[in-house]
Amino acid sequence: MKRREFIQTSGLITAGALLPGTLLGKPFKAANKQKYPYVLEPVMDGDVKEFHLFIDIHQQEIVPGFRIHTLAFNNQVPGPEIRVNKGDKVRVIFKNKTELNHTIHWHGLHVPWRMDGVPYVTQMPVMPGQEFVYEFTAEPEGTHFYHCHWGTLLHMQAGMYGSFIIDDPEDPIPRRFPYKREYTLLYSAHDVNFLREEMNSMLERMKERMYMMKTGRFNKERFAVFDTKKEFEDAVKNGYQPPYVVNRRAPDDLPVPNWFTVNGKSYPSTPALFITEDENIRVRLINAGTEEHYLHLHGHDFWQVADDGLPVPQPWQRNTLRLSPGKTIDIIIEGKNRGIWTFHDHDTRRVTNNGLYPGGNLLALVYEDLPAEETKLNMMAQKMGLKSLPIVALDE
Ligand SMILES: [Cu+2]
Repeated sequence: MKRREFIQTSGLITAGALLPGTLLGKPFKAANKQKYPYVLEPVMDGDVKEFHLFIDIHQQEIVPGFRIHTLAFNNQVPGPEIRVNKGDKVRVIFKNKTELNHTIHWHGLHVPWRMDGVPYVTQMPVMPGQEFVYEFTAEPEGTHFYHCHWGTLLHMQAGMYGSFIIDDPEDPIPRRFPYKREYTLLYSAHDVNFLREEMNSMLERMKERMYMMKTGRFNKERFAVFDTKKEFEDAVKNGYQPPYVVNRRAPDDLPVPNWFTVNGKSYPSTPALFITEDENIRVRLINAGTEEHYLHLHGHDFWQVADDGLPVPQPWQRNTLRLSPGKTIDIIIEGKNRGIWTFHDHDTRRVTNNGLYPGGNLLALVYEDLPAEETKLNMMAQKMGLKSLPIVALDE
């Protein structure tokens, strides 16, 4: 985001009340575009589409006034969108700029097993400063994503995920529901205290590991790395205690998320879905987090058209869907009921920021052709000094 746009956006949000007139204004729309992952441009190498991804530590502002440290692909959460056609040859050159290990797993893609990104199963982790080249053919079609598969519980909620869309000329969805605009929404959930503690202790540990490797004193037991299952079992017989037995580093309890994001932002910074009357929009929903989300749209029944990337044989209508961790679902929203509507998790624990409602993954479906007179308020509100409906009100 350019500095000027940033100033405009943050000014609007911290004003406390975003008026529908503002919500429909040009600066808000321009800022809203920045809340969707940008599509990474490939470099052509013969018939191969080559992409460059790096991972580094990055500060993310989830809502105005609250920033966390993240692990971010190309300095953004979510990472950039990779978008190719079915059957394309793809090469991703992945550079690790952090002091931690990582890999990339291509969730939902049928890649050769050596490209699957599972450390110690299909490849060695990509260690600090290293590069790894992933090569595969893009299939099957639809909405997928990529994420780190090292220390997944930590690294994914720290920001290591991005959308991977495979277009198919045979896609039946635009034929049945012609659309011009589409949106990608990546959901995640974050225990920010866990994130902070784990990232700090991992950085310390990685420094130690690097030092011991450099000085030839790397200790397999200390770092829980064994060449064979037998070597591991023998170590246990000789008194070695695996990390899950001794509470060596990790906290006793599993993380309990207290922040819920869509495209790396919580309400009131969540992206809006723009629509006009009689328009269809396609929304690609990706759950890159650890929680189940029960997404409910007000005032409409949407069509569920794809499940895990694959078009469903018989699209059906509903107004609430369950988006489990790892799942992708595509929906078509038909512009049939002009207004401003919310689309949010109906597990209302997840429409909070640090326990306070409203927050989390609450977002708005906004009709661009909503007449200004429909946003006018009653006498009481006018006495309170409000000219029209407030869109942001952070009162409990
Ligand atoms: Cu990682």
